[in-house]
Amino acid sequence: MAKTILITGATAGFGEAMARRFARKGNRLIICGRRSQRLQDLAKSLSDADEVHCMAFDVRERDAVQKAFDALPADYSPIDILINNAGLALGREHLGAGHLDDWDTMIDTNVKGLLYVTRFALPFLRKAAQPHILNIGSIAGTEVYPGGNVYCASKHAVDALSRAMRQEFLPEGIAVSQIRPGLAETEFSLVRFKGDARKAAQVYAGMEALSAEDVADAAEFVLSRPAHVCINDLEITPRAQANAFLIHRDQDDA
Ligand code: NDP
Ligand code: 8X3
Repeated sequence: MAKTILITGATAGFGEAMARRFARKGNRLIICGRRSQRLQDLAKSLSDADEVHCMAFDVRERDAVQKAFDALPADYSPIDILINNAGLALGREHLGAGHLDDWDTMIDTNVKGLLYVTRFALPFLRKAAQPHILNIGSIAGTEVYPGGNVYCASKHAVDALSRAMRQEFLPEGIAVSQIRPGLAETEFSLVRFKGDARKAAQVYAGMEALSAEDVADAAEFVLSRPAHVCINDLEITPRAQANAFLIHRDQDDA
């Protein structure tokens, strides 16, 4: 049966791939991101979806998040599935050389943004028969690596919040899952290196990274289990990656 699925960060990468995949299954989608034109273009291309509603807001702006939910058309309630995917890394500097604005942006987006969206989505999730929250964490949420410091801390917070949500929402029957991907080739590194395409390409040199489709595939698996089953935590890496810092690269291409 068609479900109503809200996806944050749907304008690129994993979020866009998940929107395309869940649209193909005939679901009703609420797609979110800051880049409004990208949302509109994506919505137009999701012809298989039952219906698509665009919500353009910055997850860091609490009032904007609340307004977007206040304006949600009645057809989109209840929300069966919330996918907290919006997020970013900025920089690879060690702490001593880190940019304080970057730290604020990562913490405000990855931690506080996820909290705001979850809090305002809850009343709509509570009306669903089998509500499910899927948080996109990272292997950086259980490991750290030099230069990862604040990004890793923000994803450790996503891990902690996923576990806290699973405990606290248990009596209400809200399932909570987390997917923790390793290296995946999306706009992520271009954002991290502030538009430096050469540095971004180096991240994936000499190895086959995950694609956004691979992560969407994992999300579909997690969200399509029988109702009594919850995949709590799913770590997915490329075959060439053992952990956050051990990556096997083909030396000819690296
Ligand atoms: P992309 O850069 O391709 O996509 C990020 C998405 O997040 C965009 O749609 C962007 O939309 C949205 N976003 C960023 N900041 C905000 C904001 N302040 N308000 C609203 N939306 C925002 O990256 P990925 O698809 O790779 O990343 C998705 C998630 O997966 C992130 O949480 C990331 O940390 C995580 N992740 C990524 C990995 C990777 O290697 N790629 C590995 C593990 C986890 P817009 O700019 O339009 O607002
Ligand atoms: C993104 C994966 O290894 O770049 O979350 O931190 S990593």
